[in-house]
Amino acid sequence: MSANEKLAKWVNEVASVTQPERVAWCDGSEDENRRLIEGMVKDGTLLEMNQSKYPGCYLHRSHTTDVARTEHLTFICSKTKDDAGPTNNWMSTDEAKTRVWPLFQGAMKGRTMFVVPYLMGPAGSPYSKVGIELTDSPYVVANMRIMTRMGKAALDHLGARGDFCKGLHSLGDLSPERRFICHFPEAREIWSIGSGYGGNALLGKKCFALRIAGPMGRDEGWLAEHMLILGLEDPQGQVTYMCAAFPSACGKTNLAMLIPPEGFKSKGWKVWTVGDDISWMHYGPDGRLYAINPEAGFFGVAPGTSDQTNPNAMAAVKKNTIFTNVAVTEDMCPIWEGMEGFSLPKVTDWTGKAWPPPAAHPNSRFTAPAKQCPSVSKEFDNPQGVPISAIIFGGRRAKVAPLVYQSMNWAHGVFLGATMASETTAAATGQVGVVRRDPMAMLPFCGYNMGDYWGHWLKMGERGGDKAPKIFHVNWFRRDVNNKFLWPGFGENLRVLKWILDRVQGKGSAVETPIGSVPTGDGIDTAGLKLGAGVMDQLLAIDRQAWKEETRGIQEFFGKFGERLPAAMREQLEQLKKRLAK
Ligand code: SAT
Ligand code: MN
Repeated sequence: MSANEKLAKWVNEVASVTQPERVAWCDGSEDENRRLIEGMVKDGTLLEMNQSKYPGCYLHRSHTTDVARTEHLTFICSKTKDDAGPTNNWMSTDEAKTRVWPLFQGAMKGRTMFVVPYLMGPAGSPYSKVGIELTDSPYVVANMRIMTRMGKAALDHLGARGDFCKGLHSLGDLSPERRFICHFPEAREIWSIGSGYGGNALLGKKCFALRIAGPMGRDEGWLAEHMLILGLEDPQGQVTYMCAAFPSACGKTNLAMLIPPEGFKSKGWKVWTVGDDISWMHYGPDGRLYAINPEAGFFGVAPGTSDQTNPNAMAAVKKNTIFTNVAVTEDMCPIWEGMEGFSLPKVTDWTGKAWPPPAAHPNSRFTAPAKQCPSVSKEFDNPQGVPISAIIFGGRRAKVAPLVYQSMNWAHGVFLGATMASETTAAATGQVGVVRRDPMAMLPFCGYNMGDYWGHWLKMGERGGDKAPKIFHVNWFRRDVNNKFLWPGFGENLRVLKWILDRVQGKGSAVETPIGSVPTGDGIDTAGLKLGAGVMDQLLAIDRQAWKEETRGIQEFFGKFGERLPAAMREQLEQLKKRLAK
C-alpha cells in the first residue's frame, strides 16, 4: 500500500471494474521476485534455462499472434484528431470509453492484479518520473523489475502527494481482435489490453517514456527521445557523450555497447553505455543539454547478437535475464540465428517445436539489467545525467544517404531528423524492408502532432544557442550495385564516431555539399580497415538525382502536416532544393 491517496483511490476504482481475485502491491524485492518466478515456472509461463550456465535466466514463449508491437492497434486519444496529427491513429476519448473500456470489465477475474510502482530515471533525479502499472501479467511484472527502478524507489520518489502516469494493462484474451493500446496525453494515462508483448505491455517503455513523456516535455521544456546514450572516451581519458536515434531493430543496442577495433582499443578508445533505447534531455544549470536514461535494463533484439557483433550484450545476458521467443539448445541454453554455435542440429524453436527456420523469432528479445553490461557507464545513476555534445540521426537506407554527414546548424539538423527514412524491421507487425519516413525514429512513438514536435525541437535549439549539441546523420546500411553492404558496421562504426567527435571539437576535415558537411576522403580514419578500392567514395557519394527525388518525397510527406508544419522546416526544404539545383 501507499500513503498516496490518489494512487489508493485509482487502484480501488480499477479493481472494482477489472474484478481481480486479489490485488498485490509490488515492492521490487528479491523475495517477491522469487515467488513470482516460482509461480510462473509452475504454470508454464516461464521455462527454467540451464541454471549452471545461465543462472537466474528464464524463457518465455509468447502467444504466436503476440510477438511485436502492433502499431495499427496503437492509438493517441487526444482531445482533437489534429492534436494527434497525421502520423498517429487517433481515437476520441468518448470512443475509447465505449469501445475499449468495456473490455476491462471483469478482465482480471480469477487473476491477480499487480500494482507496479516504477521510477523512470535515477533515484533522486529532478528529471525522473513515476509511473504506476496495474497489470494481470506476472511476466510483465518480472520484466518491469528489470527495465525500471521498481517498487520502493518509485514510491519514495512519489511521496504522499506526488503525481504519476497511470498505466492500466490486462492480457484480456490476447486476441488481436480485442487488442488496443490507448494513450491519453492530456490525462497522462495509458490503457493497454490484449497483448503481453514488449512495448505493448511494458508500459514504462514506449507508452510512458515516449508517447506520454513527449507531450510532457513539450509542456515543460524538455525532450523525450528514441535514442541511445553513449560516452566516447578518447586516449586522453576524456569522455564525450552522444545520443543517437535509429528506428527499432537498427542497431542502437550494438552502437551503445560498441567495442572499438583493435588499433583503436589499444590506444585507449572506449565506448561507455548510458542507454540503448530512450533518452530524456533537459537543459542543466550550466546551459548544456543533459541526458538521462529513464530505463534500468535492456530489451534487446536477440537474433544477430553474438560475441562477434556485441560481446557486451552477450556478457550482460549471462544471468538474471528473461529471454522471450528465442530458441533453446538441448541443454536449455538460449540460442538464435547469428549466435555462436547456432548450427547445432538439435534446437527447439521459439514455439517449442523442432525448428523449421527461423528458430528464434526475428523479434525475439532479452530483458537484462543494465548494470550487468561490462560497458555500463559510471554515470548511469547520475541524477544530473550526462552532457550531450552530439545528436546522431540514422536510418537503414540501401541508397541515397551517405555514411555520415553533419548538419549546417540546429534548424538544418532538425530537418535531417524530420526527413529521416528507414527500411522497416521485424520490431513491428507488418511488411519488413519497405522504406518509410520515420522522423527522429519517432514515427510510432510521438504522442502528439509531429509538426508541433518539430516546432518544439526548433525551440529547444534556440534555447541552447552555442551550447546546443551538434547534429549529424549516419547510415551504416548503404549497399553496392550487387546489393551488398558497403560498410562493415559494428565495432568499425567507432571510426565514424571519431569523425563526429573531431567535428564537435572543431577539427575533422569535411567538404560542404548541398546536403551538409561530408567527410573528405581521408576524413575518416581507415587505418587497419580493409575497404575495397573506391568503397569509401561510394559510401560518401552524393547522387544529386537521387537527392532531387528525395526532396519530392519530403515535400509530399511535409504536405500531410498542413498548417502544423513549422515554417522553418518548409524553408529548409526550399534551401535544399536550391542547393541541389545549383
Ligand atoms: O517492443 S518494444 O517497443 O519494447 C521494442 C522496440 O520496438 O524498439
Ligand atoms: Mn526502441
